[in-house]
Amino acid sequence: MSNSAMNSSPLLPLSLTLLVLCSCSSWVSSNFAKPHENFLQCLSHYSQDASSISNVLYTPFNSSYSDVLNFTLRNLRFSTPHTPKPLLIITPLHVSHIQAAVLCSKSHGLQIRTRSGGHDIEGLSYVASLPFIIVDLINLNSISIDVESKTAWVQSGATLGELYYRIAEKSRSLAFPAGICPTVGVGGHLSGGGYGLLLRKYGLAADNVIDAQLVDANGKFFDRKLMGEDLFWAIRGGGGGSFGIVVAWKVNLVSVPATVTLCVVNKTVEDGATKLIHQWQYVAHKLENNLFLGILLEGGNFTRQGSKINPLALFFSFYLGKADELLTILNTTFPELDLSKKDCIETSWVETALIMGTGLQPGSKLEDLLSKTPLMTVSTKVKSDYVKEPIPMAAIEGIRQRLRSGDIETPQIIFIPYGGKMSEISELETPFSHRGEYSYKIGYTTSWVERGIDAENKHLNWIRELYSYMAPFVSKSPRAAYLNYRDLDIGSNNKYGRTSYEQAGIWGYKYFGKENFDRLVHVKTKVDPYDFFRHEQSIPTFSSK
Ligand SMILES: Cc1cc2nc3c(=O)[nH]c(=O)nc-3n(C[C@H](O)[C@H](O)[C@H](O)COP(=O)(O)OP(=O)(O)OC[C@H]3O[C@@H](n4cnc5c(N)ncnc54)[C@H](O)[C@@H]3O)c2cc1C
Ligand SMILES: *[C@@H]1O[C@H](CO)[C@@H](O)[C@H](O)[C@H]1NC(C)=O
Ligand SMILES: *[C@@H]1O[C@H](CO)[C@@H](O)[C@H](O)[C@H]1NC(C)=O
Ligand SMILES: *[C@@H]1O[C@H](CO)[C@@H](O)[C@H](O)[C@H]1NC(C)=O
Ligand SMILES: *[C@@H]1O[C@H](CO)[C@@H](O)[C@H](O)[C@H]1NC(C)=O
Ligand SMILES: CC(=O)N[C@H]1CO[C@H](CO)[C@@H](O)[C@@H]1O
Repeated sequence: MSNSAMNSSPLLPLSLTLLVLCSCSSWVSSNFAKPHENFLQCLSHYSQDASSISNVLYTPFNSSYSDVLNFTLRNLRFSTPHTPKPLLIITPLHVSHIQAAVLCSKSHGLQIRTRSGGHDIEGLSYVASLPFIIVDLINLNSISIDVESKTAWVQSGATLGELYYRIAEKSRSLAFPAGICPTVGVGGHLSGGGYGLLLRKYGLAADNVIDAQLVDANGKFFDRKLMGEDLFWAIRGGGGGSFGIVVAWKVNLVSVPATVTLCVVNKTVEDGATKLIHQWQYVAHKLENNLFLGILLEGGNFTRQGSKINPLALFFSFYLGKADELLTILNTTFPELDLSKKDCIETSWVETALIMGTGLQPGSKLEDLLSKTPLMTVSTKVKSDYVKEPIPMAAIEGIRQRLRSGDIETPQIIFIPYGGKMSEISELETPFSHRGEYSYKIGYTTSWVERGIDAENKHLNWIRELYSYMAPFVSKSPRAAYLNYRDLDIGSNNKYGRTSYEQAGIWGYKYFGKENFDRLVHVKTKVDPYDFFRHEQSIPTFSSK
């Protein structure tokens, strides 16, 4: 398809829309204590090269501290004058720096927060209520692609965009099935599952991990063979920050055709959007694996080209093949959608990553995938649900009414179809248990630029009310949730990161199911019995209190 088609394409609204999902932030202020000299000496002592470690240590007294702290801080809610700040940020250059950080934090009674891409929705990679340091993996971002064996080693500090770019540099017929937003970090994303447009064909990012390197709570360095299959199982979906610091991942790359198709069609209520959404529920999870058809609903105060959108449903489709084939399939399976060729572009897989992630701005180029710079500064709250049985028309109408709430900025609801490969993988294969029993996932997001507690409360109240409204229509006992859409409302450890097994089960079952949660607790008890790696939703040990 031609460039002119791209320029006038209906994809532009989609790009702009998804940018909101990819927006980031920067603002912090400081008031701290000085980290003990002994601690800094300890770091030099355990580091292989005492001279180089001082170049990657940032205390509040270093002028670049704020910039380093802010650089991958992605939720303004956790960047206020009252937000606790780290005593130290270390940006390791090699494994010994990580080992030193673990050993010295342990001996000095400090907590560690590990940060890769900084997109944790609840800020758990850069905020803690006890004295803490940040191990920021931003410098550990090397990627090596092996086209022959269709595998790659990627360090945790790389972003998804960097990974996609490096794959495309070597081959246009290989890809990796991970998330849509290119600034998301590999470290947190693979730790919690990780989905994108390829999930119906190839499953989650975590499903495609075949080896990993990790530093544990004793500062020991392991690969898959040395860590054993229990721990290797736990780190592929059991969530970051519980078992150690994953330095790098070996992943399988997947095959994609040279030409893929991306289509977007927007529908308003007048176009019969409510009925189409209802029908979609019977169709999307049964489509062939090569085809992904999702929905993005938007409303609130969102305006586009000066006119208010109230609310709008964007049906976006990704197909591993040519547009004509896609249209033929949807023409028989979902003719009511009335998708036509003008709604579609044929392009390469990596271009779709660029379009979905960074927008099809004039002059946008593949190198934009390498950018870590946020385009927007926002506060965000996200929640998730999983659906087994289609929700009734009345519920879709209820969602529509809530999306109309005039003074809520950029509320968005995304429907992600399951089925395909997701149903072929056992619930016990990885800690991520949401597989064949669900036909789709719902993600609820609201992002706002207005600062202050009133704005925050208004947006939190909105999303919480919507979540409680949805309760009768979605999965129950447990009400399943997606770990990477981290939500502390569904339960958390206490502020010391401690909890009982029973308490943690409340949210643990939602993320992992009971059987997987129990296994995670078992692994945790074995590999980190003193619960060194802990946070508000870390996996507890059997004896944690
Ligand atoms: C704008 C935006 C878009 C998103 N889009 C998608 C999407 O398309 N698909 C999807 O599945 N999810 C998506 N997410 C969710 C995203 O996958 C998670 O937030 C993910 O955990 C982020 O990883 P990170 O490395 O950027 O985050 P971080 O904040 O760095 O880390 C997240 C968690 O993992 C821990 N952690 C980080 N690195 C390591 C490590 N190396 N070893 C051990 N623990 C570690 C952290 O301590 C923290 O608890 C999106 C989130 C945002 C904010
Ligand atoms: C974070 O960066 C912003 C500017 O981008 C700055 O105003 C703020 O002071 C920084 N944070 C800290 C801790 O100084
Ligand atoms: C931060 O300051 C300390 C003490 O002055 C210094 O040793 C260290 O090198 C500084 N860090 C960086 C990254 O410049
Ligand atoms: C869809 O099906 C209708 C009726 O069978 C046919 O007229 C139309 O040409 C088809 N469109 C596409 C794009 O295949
Ligand atoms: C919503 O939009 C109206 C104008 O359409 C504006 O006056 C109001 O300030 C906006 N509210 C928010 C929260 O942005
Ligand atoms: C708000 C918006 O993006 N509306 C667009 C929906 O799609 C039609 C064409 O399919 C455009 O004309 C609208 O501008």
